[in-house]
Amino acid sequence: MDITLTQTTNRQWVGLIEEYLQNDDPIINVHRDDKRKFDAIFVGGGAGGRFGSGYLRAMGGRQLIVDRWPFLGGSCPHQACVPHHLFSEAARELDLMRWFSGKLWFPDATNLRASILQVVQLFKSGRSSAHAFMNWQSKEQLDLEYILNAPATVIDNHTVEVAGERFQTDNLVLGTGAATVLPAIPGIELRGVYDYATFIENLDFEPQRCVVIGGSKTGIEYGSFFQAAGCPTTIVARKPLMRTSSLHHVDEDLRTYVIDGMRKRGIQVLEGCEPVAIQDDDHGNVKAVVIRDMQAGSKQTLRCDFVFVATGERPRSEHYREVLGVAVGEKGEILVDKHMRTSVPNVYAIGDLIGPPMEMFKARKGGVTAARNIMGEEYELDWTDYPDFLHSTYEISWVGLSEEEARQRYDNVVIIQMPPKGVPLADVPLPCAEGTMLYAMVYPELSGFLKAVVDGDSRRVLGFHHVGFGAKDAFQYLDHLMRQPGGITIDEMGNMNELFLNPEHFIQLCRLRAGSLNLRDL
Ligand code: FAD
Ligand code: COM
Repeated sequence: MDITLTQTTNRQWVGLIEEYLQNDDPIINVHRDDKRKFDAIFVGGGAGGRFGSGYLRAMGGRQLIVDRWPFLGGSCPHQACVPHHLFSEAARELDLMRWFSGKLWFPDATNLRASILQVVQLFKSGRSSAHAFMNWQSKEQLDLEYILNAPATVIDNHTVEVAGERFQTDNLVLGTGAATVLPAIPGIELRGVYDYATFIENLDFEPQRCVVIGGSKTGIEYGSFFQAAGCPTTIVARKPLMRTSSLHHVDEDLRTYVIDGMRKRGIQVLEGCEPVAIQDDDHGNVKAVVIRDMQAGSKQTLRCDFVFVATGERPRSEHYREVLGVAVGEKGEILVDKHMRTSVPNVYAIGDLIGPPMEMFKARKGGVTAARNIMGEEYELDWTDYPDFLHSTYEISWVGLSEEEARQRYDNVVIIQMPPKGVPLADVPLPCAEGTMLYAMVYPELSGFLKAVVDGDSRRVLGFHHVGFGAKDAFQYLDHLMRQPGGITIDEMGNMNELFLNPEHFIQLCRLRAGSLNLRDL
């Protein structure tokens, strides 16, 4: 179908996307009357491809996006970030109901069971409206050209074939993302084993007992949701949770608060263990996972009907290695410089395809970086440091150095912490604000945790760490402030205007110490 000359509304897009998810016909939006060559073809219209295209177009260039799905936006709105946030919100609500069971206006939740299948179906029934908006905005507002519902085949560094037609371009931007590599263990093919994508697409029963394999962000987030829904969950991880190589700057006190909190809610966390087999119930369904303690060597059988694999994703780079000969790293990630240039002239790569961190900011800014360089600007992206977050039943955010990292690098580290060091969590209903007020009144130990790490000599804040709700957005701006020349000092923090009760409390706590010439812990 060629939609180039039609104006399709958001509502019409919803119908079209649902129809085209069931067929292989391409959706074409190409300005045939424009005789200019493409400055870039973006292979993959996920976060990276869409933002790169938007920027290139805004700079006056001509682009084309090709995506195998009938919508733009990629895995984020289809199977990844958006459902993750829905599940995490459900987890938070359910957790609250459990703690407050029979108290105040809360009904008795002793036998509370939320249907995981129903929440997945809820997401699937709603996701097309987000997809529709991406298509609509990209065409009607950003003036982007695209071909959807058609896989791209790269012929060479200037040619892409799609839906039987070849398109020429000055540059290629590869952004086809990453996919789970399932661990090679017996039974991995059984019914009842899912990763984040197949969980959305294929779940067709109500899980009763879950084993999560892998301690990634996704493992913690989805495991917390399953447990909160009433499906007893075990997380099996080789490394301690939140100590995986893909997470940096995790503060040990924050980690302890989060993982202890997960255990308190009934999740069984088995660290230092690996799965060795998934057992069959003789009908092709999962019956149990056999795990091995990596130190002791002992084995344990965990009964379950549902296995969620959260061991992380690998870049989808095979096609480009074969056809273009792009250089890749150990895990298949396409190697790029700070301009997002690969080893092959005129070929750029972005997003999850270039490896970790597999986060939206890097995908989108990578696309923009490629676009700017293609359009003649010298522009570099440094993605080595960034604010980060994940969910348990809490929202957990951090930026900058952990306390341990700071102590390795600075002589005079000062800690501002709530509850303060050495004070039992249950004695202090702080921090508290949005989302934790009820906890503060009834279960003070559940109302969250925060820490600011300060260099006592320069007075610069080196790190911020927070567990609670409602503070995540602040970390985007704290990151920016910390990157200013000279960073941000405790004095400047104390001079800000808080919107009290503020979930992160950082401003007022800094202010309480800012008068001291010699800073001390708080
Ligand atoms: P993708 O969005 O995966 O896009 C790749 C596109 O390429 C897809 O649209 C695909 O259809 C297309 N494609 C593939 N092959 C072809 C082909 N041959 N021809 C044409 N098109 C093709 N990040 C965050 O910042 N915040 C979060 O909360 C968050 N939550 C997450 C939760 C989960 C469960 C997971 C797995 C990831 C999460 N992420 C999150 C990471 C985030 O989703 C990714 O970093 C981001 O989507 C990567 O964007 P991308 O453009 O590189 O790839
Ligand atoms: C967001 C998708 S869910 S995109 O980054 O706006 O394309």
